[in-house]
Formats: sequence, structure tokens, C-alpha cells
Amino acid sequence: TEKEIEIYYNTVLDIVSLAGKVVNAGFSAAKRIETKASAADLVTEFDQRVEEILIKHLQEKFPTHKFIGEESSSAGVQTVFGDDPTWIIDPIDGTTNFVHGFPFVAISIALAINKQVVIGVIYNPVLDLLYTAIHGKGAYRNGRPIKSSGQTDLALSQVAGEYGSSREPEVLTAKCQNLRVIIEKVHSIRAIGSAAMNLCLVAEGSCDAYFEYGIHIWDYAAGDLIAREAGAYTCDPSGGPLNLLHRCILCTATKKLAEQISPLLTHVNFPDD
Ligand code: LIP
Repeated sequence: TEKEIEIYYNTVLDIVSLAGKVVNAGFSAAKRIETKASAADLVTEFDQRVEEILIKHLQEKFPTHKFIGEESSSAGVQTVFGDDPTWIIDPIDGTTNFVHGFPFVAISIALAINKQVVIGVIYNPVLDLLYTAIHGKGAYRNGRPIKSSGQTDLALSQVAGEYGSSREPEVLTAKCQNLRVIIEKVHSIRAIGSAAMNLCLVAEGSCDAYFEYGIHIWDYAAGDLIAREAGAYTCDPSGGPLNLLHRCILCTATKKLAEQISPLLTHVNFPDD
């Protein structure tokens, strides 16, 4: 019910603000850096600690809820995306930025019920930017409503795209090819290193589109809702409906823009989450 969602929302905001303090402390501290799937796929003790804090507090408040978390999943916990209320958590989206002191890092949390995301919260504690959305109630930055740009012309667009952390030659070739094809047709391409922040940039109209292959459900579940609530359009980059387990997203200010971008892309398949 609406009342319950409000309780979930207020609770998660308190917990995110607490976790943000830990991310901020870590941002300027020395950290232990380890690698995961590739030499460029990084994790620090702060990613793990922040995820533990978020899950512990949410579990205390909502003992029947389920969790999907980036670091739990790296530690071998199976991703189960069912109908039960499920918190989808990226404790630090933009870990490479976090390691390098580049300020685009964010805690990303979504709550899905019956596999539909109803709450999205993305908090960048370094820049103190809090993006929020509740399904049907619009998107906000630090409490003020945000709107996507409304751009319909690819030639006038600023597009966010990423190289990602895979170093597989075929994956890199396809990704570079996509950026090559797009750059010819747009004002500019930006790569800030965080899927969650990229989706917020489209939501607030600073970018007109963002696409990426190889990301995970925790990177885009919250940002997808925030972008749509701000008036943006999201889909599978191949043109079909967005699938949160499919490891990719195309997010555009308008459906017209998606129709111009999708046919230009070489589609890269990753195994589902
Ligand atoms: C990151 C994504 C980013 C992508 C990186 C990485 P993480 O998430 O937000 O868009 O290009 O390779 O997947 O691992 O920092 O949470």
C-alpha cells in the first residue's frame, strides 16, 4: 500500500544517509583494493562494509524482505529476483572512481515488489546529491523535481556511454565500435564511470541519452525508475522492453531518440544476472 511504501522510503533514506558517511570517510582514506572478474573490476573493503550496513539495517526493519547486493553476489550468493519485496543494492556504484578519488560515486538502492521497482534512491555523498523516486510520484534531486531534456534529435544530443570493466577483446571491440558510430552523429559523448549517475544525468537533462552493456541489476534498477519518473524512456538497447536481469540499458530523453540510437548499436550479450 501507499502507506507502506512511504514507510519503506523514509526508512531507506535514513539508512542511506548513514551509509553515505562511511562512503565519504572511505573516499579520502587509504583502502585495500582487490580485483573481481577482471584486472579492472575493482572492489574495496568499503564496498563490502557499506553493503553490510545497508542490509543489516533494512533487515532489522523489514525481516521478511529479500536482498540482491553486488558484494553478496560476488561472494557467491545467488541472485533471486522474485515477487517478494526485494532491495536491490549497489553499495558503491563507480568503485573505480572511488579508488581514484573521482567524485562520481553513488549508493544505489531500489525496492522491487512483484518485480516492479517502486522506490529508487541514488545518493552521491561526495557531491551530496540525492536522487529519489517513488513509482508514480515523479523524480527529485535534493527534494526538487527534475525533468529529462525532451530532446528528440540525435544530432543535438549529449550522450553518456561507458567502456566498462570487461577486458575481453570482443566485448571491447563492440563497445568501442558503438562509441565510434555514435560520436559521429552527436554533439558529444561523456563517460563518467557510474551507471547510476549516468541515469541521473539523463533524468535531470544534463545528458540526453545513456546506454551500456555488461552492467548488473544493482547498477540500473534504481536509476531506471528515477529516469522514467523524470520523463525519460528506458528500453533494452536492442529495442525491446527493458529487462532488469539482462545486463544492459538504453535510457533516452524521448522514445524518438531511442529509435535513432538502437539501430546503430552492435549488441553485446552477457549472461543474465
Ligand atoms: C560500474 C558501472 C559502470 C560500468 C563499470 C562498473 P560498479 O559499477 O556503474 O557504468 O561502466 O564497469 O560496472 O562495479 O562500480 O558498481
